Amino acid sequence: MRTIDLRSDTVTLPSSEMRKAMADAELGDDVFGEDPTVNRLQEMAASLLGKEAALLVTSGTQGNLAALLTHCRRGDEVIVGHLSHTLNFEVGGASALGGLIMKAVRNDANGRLNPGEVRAAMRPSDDHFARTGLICLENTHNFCGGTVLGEEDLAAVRDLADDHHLPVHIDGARIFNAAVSLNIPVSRLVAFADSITFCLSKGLGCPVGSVLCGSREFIEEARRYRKMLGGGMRQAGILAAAGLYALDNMVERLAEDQENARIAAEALAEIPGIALAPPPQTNLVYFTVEGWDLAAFVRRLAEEGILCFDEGGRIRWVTHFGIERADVEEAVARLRSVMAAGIGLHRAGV
Ligand code: TLP
Repeated sequence: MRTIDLRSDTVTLPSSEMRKAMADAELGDDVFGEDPTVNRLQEMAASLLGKEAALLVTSGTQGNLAALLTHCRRGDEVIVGHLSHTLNFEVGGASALGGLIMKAVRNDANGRLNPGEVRAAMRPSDDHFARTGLICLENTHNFCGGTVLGEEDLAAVRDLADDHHLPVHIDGARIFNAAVSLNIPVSRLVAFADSITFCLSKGLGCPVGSVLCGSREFIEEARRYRKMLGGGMRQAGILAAAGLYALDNMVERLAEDQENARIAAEALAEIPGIALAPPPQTNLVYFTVEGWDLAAFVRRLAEEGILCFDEGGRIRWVTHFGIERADVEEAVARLRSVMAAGIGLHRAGV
């Protein structure tokens, strides 16, 4: 039985063409700024995203943390969505290592922040208060369902930030999914932010790596924080070559993942007891399963060769490179038979 791994787009393996590009990469010591392949990736990422400069980092977590440390001083407050990855899934690094205070503002169902609530979260200048140092957004928004922030959503926060002279950072782990979904150049979405992290190691299919983009001055400073965080990587051109290959060859195909997510969602929605939570906008499909203990349900699916996670009272299926339409249809068929056979066996609380 073929295992269908829908846990995350982080499980993607590099294609043979990507591996070849990695094997052939011209290398140097990137801590000395001498790896030509890293330099090429950084230039390409910066120009694609419409920023002055870029920095290859080990992970999305490291990119976001380096960004927060660069924008803020110890003791500053960072305004961040209450369901954001940075707040909830990045080990509290900004507070533990940076002395930053994470100030949560409600994400709406689409992952947006309400400008009025962001405004209310900002601190007036007063000796009693921490300084507000940064506003963070997430696009696509993972926990809200892979939802897309469009230009209007981003512009509203940008205007507010400008009024209060605050920088904006986007956790754009899946920003290319947002751009493909909206069918606009990624640079248009990034134009509203001072800095952005995007991941090479998710839907773009690279084995390792993320890229932080911003102004030249910002990236120079972030480079110091990357070193402090242990992210100076020497002959990192091996990884950058995968990134260059991905930016050339793996962006447009994200539309296939999004189409497969839509196909999965439509089929799942027809199964009694399943409700989409919410309908997918990109490559993440979240759904609830009525009457089941979700941990038991995930275990039963794993026995049937379907790997996925339960997250926040929902199941998440992620489509990605290596998952074809037939896999998605097969996954739905196996789920359907688990539900049909298991009625009453694994009910919640039984
Ligand atoms: N997300 C992973 C898990 O950590 C949940 C996943 O499987 O979705 N921002 C966002 C929006 C993310 O979804 C992730 C990873 C990150 C940042 C962190 O990236 P990495 O894993 O490279 O540190």
